[in-house]
Amino acid sequence: MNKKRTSLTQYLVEKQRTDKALPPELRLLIEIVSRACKTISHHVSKGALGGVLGSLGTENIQGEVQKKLDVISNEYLLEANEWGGHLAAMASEEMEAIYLIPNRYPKGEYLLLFDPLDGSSNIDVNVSIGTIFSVIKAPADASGRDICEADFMQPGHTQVAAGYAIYGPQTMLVLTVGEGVVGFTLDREMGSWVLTHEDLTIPEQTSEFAINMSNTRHWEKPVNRYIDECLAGTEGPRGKNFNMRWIASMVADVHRLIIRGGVFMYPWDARDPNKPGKLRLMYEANPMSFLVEQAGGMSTNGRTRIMDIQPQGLHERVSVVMGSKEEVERVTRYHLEAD
Ligand code: AHM
Ligand code: MG
Repeated sequence: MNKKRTSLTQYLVEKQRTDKALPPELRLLIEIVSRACKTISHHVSKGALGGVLGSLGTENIQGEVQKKLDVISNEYLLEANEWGGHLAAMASEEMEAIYLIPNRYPKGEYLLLFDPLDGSSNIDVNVSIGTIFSVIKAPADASGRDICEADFMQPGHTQVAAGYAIYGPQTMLVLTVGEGVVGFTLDREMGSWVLTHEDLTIPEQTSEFAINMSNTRHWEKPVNRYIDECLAGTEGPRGKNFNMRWIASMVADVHRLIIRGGVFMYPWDARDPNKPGKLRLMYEANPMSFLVEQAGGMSTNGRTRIMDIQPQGLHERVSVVMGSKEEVERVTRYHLEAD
Protein backbone atom coordinates (compact mmCIF):
# COMPACT_ATOMS: atom_id res chain seq x y z
CA MET A 1 0.00 0.00 0.00
CA ASN A 2 1.22 3.52 -0.82
CA LYS A 3 1.62 5.94 2.05
CA LYS A 4 -1.32 8.38 2.19
CA ARG A 5 -0.44 11.60 0.38
CA THR A 6 -1.61 15.07 1.40
CA SER A 7 -2.33 17.46 -1.47
CA LEU A 8 -2.05 21.24 -1.25
CA THR A 9 -5.86 21.55 -1.37
CA GLN A 10 -6.26 19.06 1.46
CA TYR A 11 -3.56 20.80 3.51
CA LEU A 12 -5.26 24.18 3.06
CA VAL A 13 -8.80 22.89 3.71
CA GLU A 14 -7.64 21.18 6.90
CA LYS A 15 -5.84 24.34 7.97
CA GLN A 16 -8.96 26.39 7.31
CA ARG A 17 -11.08 24.01 9.43
CA THR A 18 -8.76 23.90 12.39
CA ASP A 19 -7.37 27.38 12.20
CA LYS A 20 -9.49 30.47 11.63
CA ALA A 21 -6.33 32.35 10.63
CA LEU A 22 -6.74 30.98 7.11
CA PRO A 23 -9.93 32.49 5.67
CA PRO A 24 -11.51 30.81 2.60
CA GLU A 25 -10.57 33.73 0.31
CA LEU A 26 -6.90 33.38 1.26
CA ARG A 27 -7.08 29.64 0.64
CA LEU A 28 -8.54 30.31 -2.81
CA LEU A 29 -5.85 32.87 -3.52
CA ILE A 30 -3.04 30.44 -2.62
CA GLU A 31 -4.61 27.70 -4.72
CA ILE A 32 -4.90 29.97 -7.74
CA VAL A 33 -1.34 31.25 -7.44
CA SER A 34 -0.04 27.68 -7.13
CA ARG A 35 -2.09 26.63 -10.17
CA ALA A 36 -0.52 29.46 -12.19
CA CYS A 37 2.91 28.26 -11.00
CA LYS A 38 2.07 24.80 -12.37
CA THR A 39 1.39 26.35 -15.77
CA ILE A 40 4.60 28.39 -15.61
CA SER A 41 6.53 25.24 -14.63
CA HIS A 42 5.13 23.46 -17.68
CA HIS A 43 6.29 26.23 -20.02
CA VAL A 44 9.70 26.51 -18.34
CA SER A 45 10.25 22.78 -18.79
CA LYS A 46 9.43 22.96 -22.53
CA GLY A 47 12.35 25.38 -23.07
CA ALA A 48 13.42 25.64 -26.71
CA LEU A 49 10.70 23.14 -27.71
CA GLY A 50 8.04 25.61 -26.60
CA GLY A 51 9.74 28.60 -28.27
CA VAL A 52 9.84 30.42 -24.93
CA LEU A 53 13.58 31.07 -24.57
CA GLY A 54 15.36 34.34 -25.39
CA SER A 55 14.57 38.02 -25.00
CA LEU A 56 11.62 40.07 -26.17
CA GLY A 57 13.63 43.17 -26.99
CA THR A 58 11.67 45.19 -24.39
CA GLU A 59 12.70 46.54 -20.98
CA ASN A 60 10.85 46.47 -17.68
CA ILE A 61 10.46 49.41 -15.29
CA GLN A 62 13.91 48.70 -13.81
CA GLY A 63 15.52 49.05 -17.27
CA GLU A 64 16.23 45.31 -17.43
CA VAL A 65 15.80 43.38 -20.69
CA GLN A 66 12.64 41.26 -20.48
CA LYS A 67 12.86 37.59 -21.36
CA LYS A 68 9.91 35.97 -23.12
CA LEU A 69 9.30 33.83 -20.05
CA ASP A 70 9.26 36.89 -17.74
CA VAL A 71 6.36 38.31 -19.72
CA ILE A 72 4.52 35.00 -20.23
CA SER A 73 4.73 34.22 -16.50
CA ASN A 74 3.49 37.69 -15.60
CA GLU A 75 0.47 37.24 -17.87
CA TYR A 76 -0.38 33.81 -16.44
CA LEU A 77 -0.37 35.18 -12.91
CA LEU A 78 -2.55 38.17 -13.83
CA GLU A 79 -5.05 36.09 -15.81
CA ALA A 80 -5.29 33.37 -13.19
CA ASN A 81 -5.90 35.80 -10.33
CA GLU A 82 -8.08 38.58 -11.72
CA TRP A 83 -11.46 36.80 -11.82
CA GLY A 84 -11.61 34.92 -8.48
CA GLY A 85 -13.08 37.76 -6.40
CA HIS A 86 -10.39 37.47 -3.71
CA LEU A 87 -8.15 40.34 -4.78
CA ALA A 88 -8.35 44.13 -4.74
CA ALA A 89 -5.22 44.63 -6.88
CA MET A 90 -1.87 43.15 -7.90
CA ALA A 91 1.67 44.45 -8.38
CA SER A 92 4.51 42.83 -10.27
CA GLU A 93 8.23 43.34 -10.69
CA GLU A 94 7.56 43.38 -14.44
CA MET A 95 4.94 46.19 -14.42
CA GLU A 96 5.48 49.86 -13.70
CA ALA A 97 2.06 50.49 -12.11
CA ILE A 98 -0.27 48.42 -9.96
CA TYR A 99 -2.89 46.25 -11.71
CA LEU A 100 -6.47 46.94 -10.69
CA ILE A 101 -9.02 44.14 -10.89
CA PRO A 102 -11.20 44.87 -13.97
CA ASN A 103 -14.69 46.14 -13.14
CA ARG A 104 -16.37 43.07 -14.67
CA TYR A 105 -15.07 40.97 -11.75
CA PRO A 106 -15.89 41.11 -8.03
CA LYS A 107 -13.19 42.48 -5.71
CA GLY A 108 -11.76 41.05 -2.53
CA GLU A 109 -9.68 42.36 0.34
CA TYR A 110 -6.21 41.03 -0.57
CA LEU A 111 -3.29 42.55 -2.45
CA LEU A 112 -0.95 40.20 -4.32
CA LEU A 113 2.65 41.04 -5.23
CA PHE A 114 4.95 38.85 -7.30
CA ASP A 115 8.21 38.43 -9.11
CA PRO A 116 6.83 36.23 -11.90
CA LEU A 117 10.15 34.69 -12.89
CA ASP A 118 13.09 35.27 -10.59
CA GLY A 119 16.61 34.53 -11.80
CA SER A 120 15.99 35.58 -15.39
CA SER A 121 19.67 35.29 -16.33
CA ASN A 122 19.38 31.54 -15.73
CA ILE A 123 16.41 30.88 -18.04
CA ASP A 124 18.39 30.30 -21.23
CA VAL A 125 21.09 28.21 -19.53
CA ASN A 126 18.68 25.70 -17.96
CA VAL A 127 19.47 26.52 -14.33
CA SER A 128 16.82 26.68 -11.55
CA ILE A 129 14.52 29.71 -11.54
CA GLY A 130 11.29 30.48 -9.68
CA THR A 131 8.22 32.58 -8.91
CA ILE A 132 8.03 34.57 -5.64
CA PHE A 133 4.78 35.92 -4.18
CA SER A 134 3.60 37.94 -1.20
CA VAL A 135 0.07 38.60 0.10
CA ILE A 136 -1.05 41.57 2.22
CA LYS A 137 -4.47 42.95 3.06
CA ALA A 138 -5.81 46.16 1.56
CA PRO A 139 -6.18 48.86 4.24
CA ALA A 140 -9.60 48.87 5.94
CA ASP A 141 -10.44 52.33 4.54
CA ALA A 142 -9.91 51.08 0.96
CA SER A 143 -13.24 49.31 0.65
CA GLY A 144 -15.55 50.95 -1.88
CA ARG A 145 -12.82 52.92 -3.63
CA ASP A 146 -10.06 52.10 -6.14
CA ILE A 147 -6.83 50.78 -4.71
CA CYS A 148 -3.79 53.02 -5.17
CA GLU A 149 -0.06 52.45 -4.88
CA ALA A 150 -0.01 53.89 -1.35
CA ASP A 151 -2.21 50.97 -0.20
CA PHE A 152 0.69 48.62 -1.00
CA MET A 153 3.16 50.59 1.13
CA GLN A 154 3.03 48.25 4.13
CA PRO A 155 6.05 46.80 5.93
CA GLY A 156 6.72 43.09 5.43
CA HIS A 157 5.45 42.11 8.87
CA THR A 158 1.89 42.76 7.63
CA GLN A 159 2.14 39.86 5.14
CA VAL A 160 -0.49 37.15 5.65
CA ALA A 161 1.08 34.64 3.26
CA ALA A 162 4.20 34.30 1.14
CA GLY A 163 5.87 31.63 -0.90
CA TYR A 164 7.82 30.63 -3.95
CA ALA A 165 7.74 27.99 -6.62
CA ILE A 166 11.13 26.69 -7.70
CA TYR A 167 11.49 25.23 -11.19
CA GLY A 168 14.47 22.93 -10.78
CA PRO A 169 15.16 19.20 -11.05
CA GLN A 170 11.88 19.01 -9.15
CA THR A 171 9.23 21.73 -9.11
CA MET A 172 8.43 22.67 -5.53
CA LEU A 173 6.13 25.12 -3.77
CA VAL A 174 7.34 26.49 -0.43
CA LEU A 175 4.71 28.31 1.57
CA THR A 176 3.98 30.13 4.80
CA VAL A 177 0.70 31.50 6.16
CA GLY A 178 2.47 32.63 9.31
CA GLU A 179 2.62 29.29 11.10
CA GLY A 180 5.87 27.70 10.01
CA VAL A 181 6.99 26.73 6.52
CA VAL A 182 5.84 23.75 4.44
CA GLY A 183 7.00 22.40 1.07
CA PHE A 184 5.06 20.64 -1.69
CA THR A 185 6.53 18.77 -4.65
CA LEU A 186 4.73 18.80 -7.99
CA ASP A 187 3.70 15.33 -9.11
CA ARG A 188 3.87 16.01 -12.86
CA GLU A 189 1.90 12.90 -13.88
CA MET A 190 -0.97 13.63 -11.49
CA GLY A 191 -0.67 17.41 -11.86
CA SER A 192 -0.93 17.91 -8.10
CA TRP A 193 1.16 19.48 -5.35
CA VAL A 194 2.01 16.85 -2.72
CA LEU A 195 3.10 17.77 0.81
CA THR A 196 6.70 16.49 1.09
CA HIS A 197 8.31 18.85 3.62
CA GLU A 198 6.12 19.31 6.70
CA ASP A 199 8.12 21.61 8.91
CA LEU A 200 11.04 23.31 7.23
CA THR A 201 13.49 24.63 9.80
CA ILE A 202 16.75 26.49 9.19
CA PRO A 203 19.59 25.40 11.49
CA GLU A 204 20.90 28.30 13.60
CA GLN A 205 24.50 27.53 12.70
CA THR A 206 26.03 27.02 9.28
CA SER A 207 29.34 26.95 7.47
CA GLU A 208 27.98 27.88 4.04
CA PHE A 209 27.52 31.33 2.53
CA ALA A 210 26.08 32.60 -0.76
CA ILE A 211 27.22 35.91 -2.22
CA ASN A 212 28.35 37.15 -5.63
CA MET A 213 32.11 37.30 -4.95
CA SER A 214 32.79 39.28 -8.15
CA ASN A 215 31.48 42.35 -6.29
CA THR A 216 34.02 42.04 -3.43
CA ARG A 217 35.80 45.29 -4.24
CA HIS A 218 32.51 47.24 -4.15
CA TRP A 219 31.21 46.10 -0.73
CA GLU A 220 31.09 47.96 2.56
CA LYS A 221 33.82 47.07 5.07
CA PRO A 222 31.63 44.94 7.39
CA VAL A 223 30.78 42.62 4.49
CA ASN A 224 34.47 42.30 3.53
CA ARG A 225 35.28 41.58 7.18
CA TYR A 226 32.68 38.81 7.41
CA ILE A 227 33.65 37.13 4.13
CA ASP A 228 37.42 37.45 4.81
CA GLU A 229 36.90 35.69 8.15
CA CYS A 230 34.95 32.89 6.44
CA LEU A 231 37.65 32.51 3.79
CA ALA A 232 40.41 32.32 6.43
CA GLY A 233 38.97 28.95 7.45
CA THR A 234 40.44 27.06 10.38
CA GLU A 235 43.35 29.52 10.59
CA GLY A 236 41.10 32.56 10.98
CA PRO A 237 39.01 33.90 13.89
CA ARG A 238 36.09 31.60 13.02
CA GLY A 239 38.24 28.49 13.46
CA LYS A 240 36.35 26.52 10.81
CA ASN A 241 36.17 26.14 7.05
CA PHE A 242 33.29 27.67 5.05
CA ASN A 243 31.84 26.57 1.74
CA MET A 244 30.44 28.94 -0.90
CA ARG A 245 27.54 28.56 -3.37
CA TRP A 246 26.08 31.14 -5.77
CA ILE A 247 23.38 30.13 -8.25
CA ALA A 248 22.30 33.70 -9.11
CA SER A 249 18.61 32.83 -8.70
CA MET A 250 17.48 34.10 -5.31
CA VAL A 251 14.81 31.41 -5.25
CA ALA A 252 17.38 28.65 -5.65
CA ASP A 253 19.91 30.18 -3.25
CA VAL A 254 17.27 30.74 -0.56
CA HIS A 255 15.73 27.31 -1.16
CA ARG A 256 19.10 25.73 -0.43
CA LEU A 257 19.40 27.53 2.89
CA ILE A 258 15.80 26.71 3.86
CA ILE A 259 16.59 23.04 3.23
CA ARG A 260 20.05 22.80 4.81
CA GLY A 261 21.01 26.14 6.35
CA GLY A 262 23.35 28.87 5.15
CA VAL A 263 23.53 32.62 4.82
CA PHE A 264 22.48 34.50 1.67
CA MET A 265 23.67 38.04 1.02
CA TYR A 266 23.10 40.62 -1.67
CA PRO A 267 24.49 43.66 0.13
CA TRP A 268 24.59 47.28 -0.98
CA ASP A 269 27.57 47.92 -3.20
CA ALA A 270 29.32 50.96 -4.63
CA ARG A 271 28.57 50.18 -8.29
CA ASP A 272 25.37 52.18 -7.96
CA PRO A 273 25.73 54.16 -4.71
CA ASN A 274 22.26 55.69 -4.99
CA LYS A 275 20.48 52.33 -4.90
CA PRO A 276 20.18 50.70 -1.47
CA GLY A 277 20.76 47.25 -3.01
CA LYS A 278 19.91 45.11 -6.02
CA LEU A 279 16.99 43.01 -4.82
CA ARG A 280 13.44 44.29 -4.64
CA LEU A 281 11.93 44.85 -1.18
CA MET A 282 8.30 44.08 -2.08
CA TYR A 283 8.69 41.19 -4.54
CA GLU A 284 11.82 39.43 -3.28
CA ALA A 285 13.15 40.52 0.12
CA ASN A 286 9.86 40.70 2.06
CA PRO A 287 8.35 37.34 1.01
CA MET A 288 11.68 35.56 1.42
CA SER A 289 12.20 37.21 4.84
CA PHE A 290 8.75 36.03 5.96
CA LEU A 291 9.62 32.46 4.92
CA VAL A 292 13.09 32.59 6.49
CA GLU A 293 11.81 33.96 9.81
CA GLN A 294 8.97 31.43 9.87
CA ALA A 295 11.57 28.70 9.36
CA GLY A 296 13.51 29.95 12.41
CA GLY A 297 16.06 32.06 10.53
CA MET A 298 16.71 35.80 10.49
CA SER A 299 16.70 38.52 7.85
CA THR A 300 18.12 42.06 7.95
CA ASN A 301 19.41 44.69 5.55
CA GLY A 302 22.69 44.56 7.48
CA ARG A 303 21.32 46.88 10.14
CA THR A 304 17.60 46.45 10.67
CA ARG A 305 14.97 43.76 10.23
CA ILE A 306 13.83 43.79 6.59
CA MET A 307 10.18 43.18 7.52
CA ASP A 308 10.17 46.39 9.61
CA ILE A 309 11.21 48.63 6.71
CA GLN A 310 8.49 51.08 5.69
CA PRO A 311 8.35 50.89 1.87
CA GLN A 312 8.52 54.19 -0.02
CA GLY A 313 7.93 52.85 -3.53
CA LEU A 314 6.65 49.76 -5.29
CA HIS A 315 9.97 48.93 -6.94
CA GLU A 316 12.21 49.93 -4.03
CA ARG A 317 15.45 47.97 -3.60
CA VAL A 318 17.13 46.80 -0.45
CA SER A 319 20.33 45.23 0.84
CA VAL A 320 19.73 41.62 1.98
CA VAL A 321 21.32 39.34 4.60
CA MET A 322 19.21 36.28 5.45
CA GLY A 323 19.42 32.71 6.67
CA SER A 324 20.88 30.91 9.68
CA LYS A 325 20.38 33.07 12.75
CA GLU A 326 23.90 33.09 14.21
CA GLU A 327 25.49 34.20 10.94
CA VAL A 328 22.90 36.90 10.19
CA GLU A 329 23.33 38.20 13.75
CA ARG A 330 27.09 38.33 13.20
CA VAL A 331 26.90 40.20 9.86
CA THR A 332 24.39 42.65 11.37
CA ARG A 333 26.63 43.20 14.41
CA TYR A 334 29.62 43.93 12.14
CA HIS A 335 27.59 46.61 10.34
CA LEU A 336 26.39 48.23 13.57
CA GLU A 337 29.90 48.18 15.08
CA ALA A 338 31.23 49.97 11.98
CA ASP A 339 28.55 52.73 11.99
P1 AHM B 1 15.75 39.12 -11.51
O1 AHM B 1 14.54 39.25 -10.62
O2 AHM B 1 15.77 40.15 -12.59
O3 AHM B 1 15.95 37.74 -12.03
O4 AHM B 1 17.07 39.52 -10.63
C1 AHM B 1 17.23 39.05 -9.33
C2 AHM B 1 18.34 38.02 -9.27
C3 AHM B 1 18.25 37.21 -8.01
O5 AHM B 1 17.45 36.08 -8.24
C4 AHM B 1 19.70 36.83 -7.76
O6 AHM B 1 19.97 36.62 -6.39
C5 AHM B 1 20.44 38.02 -8.28
O7 AHM B 1 19.58 38.67 -9.22
C6 AHM B 1 21.72 37.64 -8.98
O8 AHM B 1 22.40 38.79 -9.32
P2 AHM B 1 23.88 38.76 -9.97
O9 AHM B 1 23.68 38.36 -11.40
O10 AHM B 1 24.34 40.18 -9.81
O11 AHM B 1 24.71 37.78 -9.21
MG1 MG C 1 13.77 38.60 -9.15
